[in-house]
Amino acid sequence: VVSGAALFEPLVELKEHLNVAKISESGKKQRKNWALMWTVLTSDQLLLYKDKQETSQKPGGKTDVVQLCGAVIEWTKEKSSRKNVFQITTNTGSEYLIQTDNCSTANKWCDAIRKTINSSTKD
Ligand code: I3S
Repeated sequence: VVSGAALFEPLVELKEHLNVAKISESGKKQRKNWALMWTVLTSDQLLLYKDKQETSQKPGGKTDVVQLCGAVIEWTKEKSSRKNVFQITTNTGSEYLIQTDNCSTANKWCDAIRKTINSSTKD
């Protein structure tokens, strides 16, 4: 028997602490401010939480939701002096930089997000 609540749980592909800086909101440039976020990749969204505890279902727990349908992802060396930085641009013109010092972790996330963008965009 599958409980009703379970049916609405998003499918989580990956979750980890990553450095995130939102640099634009709806096309408007924002001051870069890196923060360590608990980052959760679902089948069509990237959920950014200030801390791990906020993954619980309590209302208002989500800090930011990045819609991946129609988004663009690319590695960038120009937007930060940090290593392993990739950028996600949403179809509403918000831009996020995501970074981690571990190269294979960064590759794993970039590949997984790219796959999610491709699959959620063709639906
Ligand atoms: O692109 P920027 O402006 O060089 O990014 C740096 C700033 O966000 C800086 O904060 P202040 O604007 O308060 O100085 C951060 O501390 C730096 O980490 C940013 O550069 P990196 O290269 O780390 O993304």
